[in-house]
Amino acid sequence: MNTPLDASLDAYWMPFTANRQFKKAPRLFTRAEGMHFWTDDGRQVLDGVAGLWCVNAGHARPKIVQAIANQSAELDYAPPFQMGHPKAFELAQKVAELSPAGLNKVFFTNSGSESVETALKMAIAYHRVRGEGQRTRLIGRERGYHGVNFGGISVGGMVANRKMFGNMLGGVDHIRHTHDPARNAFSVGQPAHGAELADDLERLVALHDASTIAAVIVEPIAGSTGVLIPPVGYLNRLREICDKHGILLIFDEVITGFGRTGAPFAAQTFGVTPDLITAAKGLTNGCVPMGAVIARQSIYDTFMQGPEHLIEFFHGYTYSAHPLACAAGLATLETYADEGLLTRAAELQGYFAEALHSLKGLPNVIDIRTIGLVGGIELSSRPNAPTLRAFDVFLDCYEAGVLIRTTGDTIALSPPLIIERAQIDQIVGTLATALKRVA
Ligand code: PXG
Ligand code: PLP
Repeated sequence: MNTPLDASLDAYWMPFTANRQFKKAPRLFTRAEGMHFWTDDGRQVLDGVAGLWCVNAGHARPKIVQAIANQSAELDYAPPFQMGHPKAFELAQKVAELSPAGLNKVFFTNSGSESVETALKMAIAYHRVRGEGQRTRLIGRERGYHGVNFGGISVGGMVANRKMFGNMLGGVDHIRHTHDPARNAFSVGQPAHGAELADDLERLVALHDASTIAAVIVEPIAGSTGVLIPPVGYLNRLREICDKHGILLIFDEVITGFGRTGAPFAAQTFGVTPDLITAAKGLTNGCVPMGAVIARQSIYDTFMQGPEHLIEFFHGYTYSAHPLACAAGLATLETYADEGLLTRAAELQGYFAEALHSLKGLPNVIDIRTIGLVGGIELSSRPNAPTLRAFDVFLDCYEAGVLIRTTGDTIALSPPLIIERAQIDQIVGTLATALKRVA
C-alpha cells in the first residue's frame, strides 16, 4: 500500500526544514501503523516522537480511521458561523469533561498557532468587556514557543523564530526562562531549583503596572526549546502573582495536553489551574488538524452580555469545528478512554526515566530531563557548529530505524502513549549506539 513518489521535489517549499539539504537526500514516509512508520524504501521506523508530539494513541487507529471515513460521507462540511452540527457540541462537552475544574467552554481552531492567537485575543477582549480596556499588554517567557503566527512569535521567546519578522506585536514583554543546568542538571521529574524565577513577573508588573497587563502565557513544559520542566513551586507562584494583579494565566498545552504527562492536561499533573488552556495535536491524534482554547466559565460569562442578537466575540475560522476534525476528536477521546492512555504516562514514567537517564556519561551528554513520557537529552554543541551534533544523532537513529526529534543540540523524545517497555529499550539502545558513534 506504499504510494511511491511520482514528482520532482522542486515545487514543495517545506516548513521548518533545510530544503536544499533535504532534497539532496530526502527522507519520505509512505505508511504508518501503531508505533511505526514505513519509509518509501520499505524500512520500518519506530516513532519516538508521536509524529510531532501529536499521535498520542499511535498511528492509524481503527476507530479514528473509521470515524473520519464515515463523517466525510455523512456531513463533509458545515459552516461554523451562525450554524452548528452535533459533533461540535459533543466534542466540546467531552473536552470540557477532561479539563481542570472551572474550565468548561471550548472554542475550536485548526492548529496550536491558531489556538494561541485566539487565546491572546480572548484575553484582551475579556478585559475590555469588563471595562478594563487598557489591559492590552501580553507577557510571554524567554525560550517559549507559541506557534508561528504574529501573536505567537511576539510572546514567544525563540530568537530564530522572531528575528526575521520585523517588529511583531507591540506591548509585549517576557519573563525569564527556567532552564538552569548549573543547579538542576539530570533531574528526574520537576527540578528542585527555580521557583523564585516566577517572581520575575513582579519585575514586569513594577515596570509596566498591572493595570496594563492582560495575560501571561507559558507552556507548563516548554517542548520545542528542549523540554524545560517547571521547577517545583514555579507554576504555583506564577498563579499567585497573576491572581494578585488580576492578570489572566494562559497555559499553552499544545504539547502537554492529552496525556503527555500522565493526566489529561499538565495543569492537573502540576496542580495549577490557568484561566485559559490552548490545545491542539493530541486532540485529534494528529489525524485531522484541530486546536482548541478551553476557557473558564467566568470568562465566557463575561462575554455573554448585551443584546442577545449580537455576536459576542468577533473571531473564528472557516474550519472551526470542522466535521472531520470533530469526528476524529471524538474517536480519539474514545480510544484514549478505552485504553487508559491519558494516565498511561504516569504508569510508564518511572521506566522511561530510568531508561533515558542510563544515557548519562555517554559522550557529549550534558543534561537529561524527563517527566511523564517526555524526555530531553542535551548535548554539548560542536565548537562553532551548534545543532549539527544533535542532527547527526537524528540521522544516525533514523538510519537505524528510530525517529527522534532535535531542537538545537537537544534531543526530544515524546513517544505515542501506547509505547511498550521493549520499545523504550529500543529507542534508548539506538540512541546509545548513535551517541557513541557521533563525535
Ligand atoms: N504552542 C506550543 C506549546 C507548541 O508546542 C504550537 C503552539 C503551535 O502549534 P501548530 O499546530 O500551529 O504547529 C506548538 C507546536 C518541535 C515542534 O519540534 C513543536 C511544535 C511544532 C513544530 C515542531 O518541538 N509545537
Ligand atoms: N483570507 C480571505 C480572503 C478570506 O476570505 C478568509 C476567510 O473567509 C480568510 C483569509 C481566512 O481563512 P480561514 O477562515 O480559513 O482562516
